[in-house]
Amino acid sequence: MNKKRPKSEEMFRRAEKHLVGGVNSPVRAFGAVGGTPIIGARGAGARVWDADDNSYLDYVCSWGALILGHAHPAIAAAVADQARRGTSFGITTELEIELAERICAAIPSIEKLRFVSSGTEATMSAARVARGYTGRDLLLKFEGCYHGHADSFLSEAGSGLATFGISASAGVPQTTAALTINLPYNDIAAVQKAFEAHHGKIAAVIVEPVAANMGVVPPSQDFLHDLREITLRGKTLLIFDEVITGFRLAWGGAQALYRITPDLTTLGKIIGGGLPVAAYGGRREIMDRLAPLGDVYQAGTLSGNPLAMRAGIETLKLLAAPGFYAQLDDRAARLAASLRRELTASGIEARVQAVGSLMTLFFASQPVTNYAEAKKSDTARFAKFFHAMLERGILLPPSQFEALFVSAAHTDEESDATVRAARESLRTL
Ligand code: KE4
Repeated sequence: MNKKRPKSEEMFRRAEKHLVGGVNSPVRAFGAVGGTPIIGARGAGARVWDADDNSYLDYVCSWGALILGHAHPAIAAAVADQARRGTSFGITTELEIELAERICAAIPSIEKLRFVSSGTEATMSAARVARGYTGRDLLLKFEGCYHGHADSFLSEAGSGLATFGISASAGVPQTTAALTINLPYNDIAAVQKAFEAHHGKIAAVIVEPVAANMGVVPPSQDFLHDLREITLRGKTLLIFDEVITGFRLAWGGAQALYRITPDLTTLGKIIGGGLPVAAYGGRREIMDRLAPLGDVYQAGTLSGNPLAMRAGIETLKLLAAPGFYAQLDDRAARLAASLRRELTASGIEARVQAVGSLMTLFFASQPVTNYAEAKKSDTARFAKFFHAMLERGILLPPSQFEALFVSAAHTDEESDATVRAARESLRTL
């Protein structure tokens, strides 16, 4: 209880001198929950230690990359071994061939792919090849879905109607934002209307098949199926952004779980085992539009980086073990059920929304089915809960609009400890 963090506080002051906001990604600044961010020092399994050697059960897990937990011995050994063989060549290595073969074998809709170094690069490039392939300019995304920070995706519609995005970030020209249509997630009628209004002009629809960047919001019953139907009819490419769900919700990702075949898929996080790897891929006829074969350009100095490829290969080898996902999902379901019991017992208006090993504890009284509803959550209460859990050694993602990630390293005992901390924390609200 009441973990003191003098070193984190001192290091964060140092960080603020040369790193904007003291961070290299905004969410790490704890802006949404307040207080001084913790500075990480090391991790092992389901645990992470801060600069003051306080340990926490980690449900950030590098925002989903660490499905096997921190410092998995097989991954650490593979990266160390590869480092001694060379960290980057600038020419193709067998490692990127092997990881591509493994991914394409797991996800049949991906006949060819291109590795890049971040999810942002993957979605930005997928949008470009979709525009090149279709000859169209418009993109359609859903409010509250996050696809990285490329200009095309940093826009949000006005509320409700299918409108042209108003840039949510300074620095994005209105002319760029205007090429992205934003609609409420799960609102297939709005999609139908947008396709009628922009007939023949929409290059691609990009969607998180399970939304996890407004908190976890599952697709409604026929949303993905109907999205597939509408995009097929409209000759628009359907891009499944599986940067989070890929190799998390199933060996074949959300597209296997929901049995929908997208035209393009983006991957990231898990396929790098904690190192910078992402990828985009799909049907040969689309991907072959990319240079050096085609006229859509995309490149990257560290794309297919050998260290990252080794980490990805070792990760996928371990995920392919029989029963891996069944066990992970059972453990996550057990945790979600226990948290729901504690919420009921506490009488506090909150709910756990979960799909597989992804979950969010929303401080909301009603089911959250889209971003407008997510934004009604009691974020002040979430902030209090976050800190009460942190003091009890549980690190949750520092935002109501993010997902908790359960890894294979989270044992039932650690889930029980999490539930005990939640019971005590709810009492403080
Ligand atoms: P990166 O460029 O951050 O590697 O990936 C962008 C991205 C693309 N698509 C989806 C579905 C994503 O969730 C992300 C990134 N996820 C966030 C966490 N929700 C990254 C964490 C951060 O911004 O620090």
